[in-house]
Order: sequence, then structure tokens, then C-alpha cells
Amino acid sequence: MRIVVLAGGIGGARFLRGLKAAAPDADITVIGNTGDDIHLFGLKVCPDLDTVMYTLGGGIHEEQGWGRSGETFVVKEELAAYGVGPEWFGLGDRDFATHIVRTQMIGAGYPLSAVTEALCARWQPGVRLIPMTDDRVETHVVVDAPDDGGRKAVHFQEYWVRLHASVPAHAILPVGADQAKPAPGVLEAIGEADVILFPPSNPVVSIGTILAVPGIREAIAEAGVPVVGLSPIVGDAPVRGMADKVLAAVGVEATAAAVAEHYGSGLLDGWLVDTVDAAAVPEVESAGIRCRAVPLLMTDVDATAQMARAALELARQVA
Ligand code: GDP
Ligand code: FO1
Ligand code: CA
Repeated sequence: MRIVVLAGGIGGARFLRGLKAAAPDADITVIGNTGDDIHLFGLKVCPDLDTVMYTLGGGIHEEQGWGRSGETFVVKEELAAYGVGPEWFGLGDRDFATHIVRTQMIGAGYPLSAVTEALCARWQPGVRLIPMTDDRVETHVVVDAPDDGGRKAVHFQEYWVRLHASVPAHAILPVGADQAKPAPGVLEAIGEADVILFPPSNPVVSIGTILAVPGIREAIAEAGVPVVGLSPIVGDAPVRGMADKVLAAVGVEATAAAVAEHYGSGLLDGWLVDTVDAAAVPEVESAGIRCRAVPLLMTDVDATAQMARAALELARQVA
């Protein structure tokens, strides 16, 4: 079975670990979000691709969910001693090596998709990980600019890591997405898929950004195979992160049903909500999306594998 998964960082990566356990023989292609990417200290950092690669490759900081296990921050401290920031972004020494290799290869002319493949040769994630695009896309968030009473756009990482998503987000801008092309292999994988899954990733700044690359949404809608998603919203709140804030910025309520309707029946065939949101099932079904309520907390790999099985079962039912 060929499965295509659109993934952000932590939610996508943890789901993939369960999917691999549930479908060990499946051929899994992951289309990763690169809208969170940021250039720092002359290096290209790809948080969501790295989170997937480290999580599936056994190098992730498990409790934190991002960054490397056994990490140290000597380089960051030394940069700070020179007065070189930003200090608010925690790049660790082990992680630095990944960004150095990536930046060096890009400088030598390799596209990000080829670089990601090379990095994965070390980590062996057990899936084919492809960035959504080789072109530069950066998610920016429009916030208030208190100094002049107006508004300004900040990089998504600045909104999330420096500002802790504690200021109102007025708009989410996937800068460069409209000019971006799907990376080699993306449309082919979608066209050859037996099933397409949306893990419980952020619907706006992870999956929404991938879908903003011209051609990807259309290819999924026209693939003619089941498209099944799992809600990142449980009990009217994100399990973690800022999905409620960025959903508000695009005018969508932070409920499992509203997220399904935001994707819409033109894209989604099936949707899983958590058992606490079972009351949302009729609303989702009346929007033309088959819906089931099952436990959706990724507390461990077994529980997550159970979620993946439920998604594949729903895919069979909507096929
Ligand atoms: P990020 O890039 O690290 O923010 O990760 P993703 O975009 O892949 O996923 C973030 C989303 O995962 C958030 O909106 C969370 O609510 C959701 N999430 C995290 N853990 C769980 C979980 O155990 N169950 C569910 N249903 N969603 C989760
Ligand atoms: N998240 C934080 O909350 N603080 C950090 O300092 C931070 C650094 C960082 C470095 C590398 C990396 O791959 C991820 C990092 N993250 C950090 C996580 C990152 O902001 C998030 O995973 C996402 O991009 C949000 O979706
Ligand atoms: Ca992310």
C-alpha cells in the first residue's frame, strides 16, 4: 500500500511513528512543510523536516518534541558572547551540524529535496521525506506594531518562539508559496497513492502551507483515492501549540468540526475526531465528510498506531 502523508513537525512526526507501526509494509511518502524554515547565522534551518527526520530516525529530544536528544548549546553561548543573536531561538550544537550540512549542499547547488534525501541517508526514517517545494517559502504572521499603531509581519518562528503566540495574529502569510513549485516527486507520489492522510498537524501553518503550493491541493482533490484526516483539536483546543490562534486568524473556530469543514468535502473524504468530540460527528457528516470518533491522544506508539489503523479503516470505508 502506498500512503502519502502531509506533515508538519511534532504532530505529524508522532503520527508517522504510529503509522509505521500500524502499517509496517506500507510505502510511506511524507510531504513536509517548509513554511517554518528560517535563515539564521547564514544557515538554513528546516524545523518541520528535521522534526520528522529526527523523530523517525531516533534522534529527537522526546519530551520537547523538537531538536536533538542529548543536546548542548555551546555554539549558541559563544555567539551570544559576541552579541550575535537571535538569542530567543534555541539552536543546539548537534542540530547546528544538520544546518551546516544542509546549507553547504544548497550552496553547492543541490535542491532542498536532494539535501533532505542526503540527510535522511544518515537518519533512515523509514519513510520517503520530501519537502513540499524546493523554492523558498516562509510563513509570516501579521501582528500589531505598538510603536506606530499599525501592523507588521513577523516570521512565524518569531511569532511562536519569541512572542509565544501571545499577541493577536491578524493574518497568516505563506510568503513565496504562490510562486513555488511542488518539489520533484510530490505530485508523482500523490498521483500514485492508494490513500492520503492528514495527520493531526496544524491545519493552517503546517498542512495549510503545504496546500498553498500551487498544484498540491488540486492533485490531492483529483487523485481519486481516499483522503482521511485526524483532528489536531481535541475538546475545542489544540493538544499543544498555537493552532487555536492561527485558526482564528483565518476565521475558523478551534473545533474538530470546524477544521474538517475548513478543509472541506472537496478535499477530505474522512475525518477522525476524538471521543470527547463525538457530538461533532453528525455536523461533519452533514458537510459531506465521513466521520468517526476514536481516541486521538498520541500518548505512546501503541495508542498512535491505533489511531493510524482507525484512519486506514475509515479510508477503506470511504473508498
Ligand atoms: P508542529 O509543526 O511541531 O507544530 O507540528 P504539527 O503541525 O505537525 O502538529 C501540531 C498539531 O499537533 C497541534 O495543533 C496539536 O494540537 C496537534 N497534536 C499534538 N499532539 C497531539 C495528540 O496527541 N493528538 C492530537 N489529536 N493532536 C495532537
Ligand atoms: N521551539 C521553541 O519553542 N523554542 C526554540 O528555541 C526552538 C528552536 C528550534 C530549533 C530547531 C528546530 O528544528 C525547532 C526549534 N523549535 C523551537 C521548534 C519549532 O519552533 C517548532 O517545531 C515549529 O516550527 C512550530 O511549528
Ligand atoms: Ca511546524
